[in-house]
Amino acid sequence: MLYHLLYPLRDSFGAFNVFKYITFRTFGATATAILLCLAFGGKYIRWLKDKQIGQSIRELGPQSHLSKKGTPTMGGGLILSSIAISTLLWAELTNHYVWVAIITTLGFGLIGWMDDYLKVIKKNSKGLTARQKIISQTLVAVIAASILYVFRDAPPLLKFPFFKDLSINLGWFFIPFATLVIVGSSNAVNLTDGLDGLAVGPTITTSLTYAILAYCAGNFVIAEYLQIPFVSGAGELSIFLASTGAACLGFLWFNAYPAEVFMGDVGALALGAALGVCAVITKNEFLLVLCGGVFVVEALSVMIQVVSFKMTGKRVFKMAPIHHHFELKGWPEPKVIVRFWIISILLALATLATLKLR
Ligand code: 57M
Repeated sequence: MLYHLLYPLRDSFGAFNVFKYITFRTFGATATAILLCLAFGGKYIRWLKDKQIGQSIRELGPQSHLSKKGTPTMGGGLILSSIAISTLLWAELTNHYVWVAIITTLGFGLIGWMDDYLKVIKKNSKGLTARQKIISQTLVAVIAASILYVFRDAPPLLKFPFFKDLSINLGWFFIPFATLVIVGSSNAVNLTDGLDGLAVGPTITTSLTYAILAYCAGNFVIAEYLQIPFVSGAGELSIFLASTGAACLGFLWFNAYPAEVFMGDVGALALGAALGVCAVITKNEFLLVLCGGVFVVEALSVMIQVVSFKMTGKRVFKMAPIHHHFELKGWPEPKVIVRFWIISILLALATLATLKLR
């Protein structure tokens, strides 16, 4: 919005010329999102407490979690509001990628909100059924993928990291493929969100890494130099992605161990979808497996556990997702969290290193 209001006045106020630059607006969005979360976090948590929006804890899990009973949840509302406000304030709003990213994120947030609402407010412990969840997630993702397919500037190519000349034209198959990436990413982040700050840490590293990837993909000169796919207009997504990373950083202030608030499905499902849709737009779907490796391992641990238990009656992990395995092995919760953060920082650096390995 600021771009549309202030950039046209650059002839009268020369300083407004800076609104042309994505880098300047990205820093503005980062500061806005983090300040919004820090400024309103405390009030929002008090409001959740007043409304008695507290988490119930499963008796079956690690016993240390029982003391978390009643921790306010649905903190994702704060994250999503900060992302939406800062993106709308700083991004170029004629850019359809920005709208697809915002609408997908808020759409998944709405699904998560309904689940949380049923579980926490209506005290219906099951919330949405797995079937209802997956159908609604698929629906939102198909809409997003179809918009991207219809309004594409170039053939829907699937690109592979490390192989600059290798690409597959997906044609209409782009829609199911993009849907799979978005829904898969959403659920993987949701599975990771089981310890204080565990999901939010890798979300920060992944979204900030993708902010850089989006900037590079949207800049013809840099994309040519790095031999990565040029996606006209994708640079504006760095504003959305930096807002996402910054909002999560602000939220981490309150979600850090011992957490004053949990993000709830409203946050976890939305953040995963945000990363997925940005990976699709910037044509970096495979790199998400590397950059979001923590999410991938968490999701794989559940799959392995379920398949193994069904086929052999034996568990591979003490409990899945894998963070519970380490907890039950006796690692204190903060140790599991910080070690997973360290891994996600290393994966982010490895992802950026791939830019020169093509
Ligand atoms: C969400 N949600 C947390 C909070 C958060 C198929 C199966 C593996 C599914 C999985 C599952 O339900 N995962 C999805 C995990 C829950 O947190 C809430 O949920 C939101 C995210 N959706 O924002 O609102 C609990 O996680 C803890 N937590 C924190 N700090 C945070 O910042 O400590 C969350 C955020 C909170 C709190 O304790 O209550 C969750 O874990 O429920 N199911 C599981 O993860 C279960 N695993 C399991 O059953 N494994 C089996 C099979 C099925 C693979 C096995 O290994 O044999 C475990 N979950 C829990 N206890 N809590 C079982 C034991």
